[in-house]
Amino acid sequence: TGPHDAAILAASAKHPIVPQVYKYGTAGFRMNADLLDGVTFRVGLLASLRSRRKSSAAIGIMITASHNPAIDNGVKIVDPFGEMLEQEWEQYATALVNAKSDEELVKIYNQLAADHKINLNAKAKVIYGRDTRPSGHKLVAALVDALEATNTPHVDYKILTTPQLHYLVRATNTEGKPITYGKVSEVGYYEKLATALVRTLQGKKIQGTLQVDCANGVGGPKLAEFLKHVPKDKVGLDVKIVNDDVLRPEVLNLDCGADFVKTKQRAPPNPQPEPGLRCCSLDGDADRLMYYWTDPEKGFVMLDGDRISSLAASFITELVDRAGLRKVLNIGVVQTAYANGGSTRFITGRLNLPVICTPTGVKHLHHVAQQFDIGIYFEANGHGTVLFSMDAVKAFKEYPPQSPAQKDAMDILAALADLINQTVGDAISDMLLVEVILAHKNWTLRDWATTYSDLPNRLVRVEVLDKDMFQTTDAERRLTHPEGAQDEIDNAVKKYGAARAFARASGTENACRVYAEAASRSEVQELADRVVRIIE
Ligand code: 16G
Ligand code: ZN
Repeated sequence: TGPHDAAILAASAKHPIVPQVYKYGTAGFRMNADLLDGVTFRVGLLASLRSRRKSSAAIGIMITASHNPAIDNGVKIVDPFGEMLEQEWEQYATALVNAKSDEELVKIYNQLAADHKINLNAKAKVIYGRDTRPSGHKLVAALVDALEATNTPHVDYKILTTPQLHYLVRATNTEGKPITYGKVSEVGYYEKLATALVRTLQGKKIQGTLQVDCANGVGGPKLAEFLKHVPKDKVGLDVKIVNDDVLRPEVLNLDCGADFVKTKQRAPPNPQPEPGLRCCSLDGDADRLMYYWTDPEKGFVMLDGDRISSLAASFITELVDRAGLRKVLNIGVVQTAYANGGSTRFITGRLNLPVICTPTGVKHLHHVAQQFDIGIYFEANGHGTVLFSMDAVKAFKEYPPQSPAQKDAMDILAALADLINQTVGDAISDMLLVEVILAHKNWTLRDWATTYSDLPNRLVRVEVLDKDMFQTTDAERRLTHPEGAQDEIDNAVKKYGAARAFARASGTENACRVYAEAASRSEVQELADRVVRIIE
């Protein structure tokens, strides 16, 4: 027994769980919002335990279902440094949420406290935010009941982008420390980005108009708010916000947003694409970013996460070279199996940087990127960021420059470390990064797109009876089960030039995904079809 038993029992009775098997997945718990009341309550219990386990540091909870339809919602936990919940703890979330009764729930809660030597009377803190989904309200109420029952002080940041919540967690936990992350407020986030934007540009101006499709989600109002903090006369940044209707929940992510653009490989139909206009799309919680334009000759051209990654990698390497720090700092790029082979070849061959491949899911990429002084990671779907180690930031500020050019490069690098959200991929911050690089290089999207060519590729979603049958190794690039399947895939791949293919179980849907790449469109089509037939 423990100090919160009675309170948890009473509160839990108000937030029953709908019986089924739940799993804390790549993006926490995500499903139809009607199933989430009890789930969110139980996640609240875990967050309080996590805070007490982490010496009373603030833990974050984000309520969002990102690019999913409006009827879905989700809940995930953010660790003290603004990163995703430590993997080992995912199973505890799963255990609490699957508890069969309120009594069993209390038992597991107390058991976790005992196993991890958590003092349930210690101080704790949880902060949380939600996207614009109407169901968010009710889920926050469930969360608050859990925090009250466990005597956990909490702060409601109301509507936020996912990366803003990550920022606030890190800012909260570094407040008053020798190295702070920023002011502990939403305005603090805007001020930090706006100041860094001016510094990175060093007097250059962002040219032309940028049209930003906000998926009718939280990114719309937040980007508008951010722009109020930007000295337009100094930096340019003429932004036209579209698809920012957050009053009609049913239009969230509907025929717009970064996921639409990436999966449909076309521009959102509304507003009608304007030839030549520089465009980008955010997703429903503003942590993914896609750039594109409609070319009068070639039609739709997309610049996805791989492109952002290679652009950032090339710019940052140039700066590090100019700053004379290449020998001092190690730079690396992290991708997943979905990264286009063209980008991997460009990064390793032309930029001479190491590329590491990890399984899908930001937590995997983030973790590996931390091994470098400058770790650049992006998923092809547009989620990613650049991580700078303490040594790197120190070098930018303290390494004695030998020339004014060297000093400029170091100043830009130092400013980039502030412009780029170090906690998680952030569409608004990444968008500013891209705009800054294009301004420095005086590039259009077409210039950017011609740095290398993508291999023709196809991504297919395959309905299967039991997706868990499909087990992978080698960063999801090879199947270990079902037996023999990988050999068949290998045989199919051998028939084509410069080809590659893999199949993996989705972490967010009950389906398998097949990805294929080959030298030509017709070949990749054939190869993908063959692999789909193997999987079916
Ligand atoms: C989640 C992941 C995303 C990943 C996607 C893959 C986070 C924050 N999000 O949305 O990174 O690309 O799942 O989905 O980690 P899949 O497993 O269904 O292909
Ligand atoms: Zn998202």
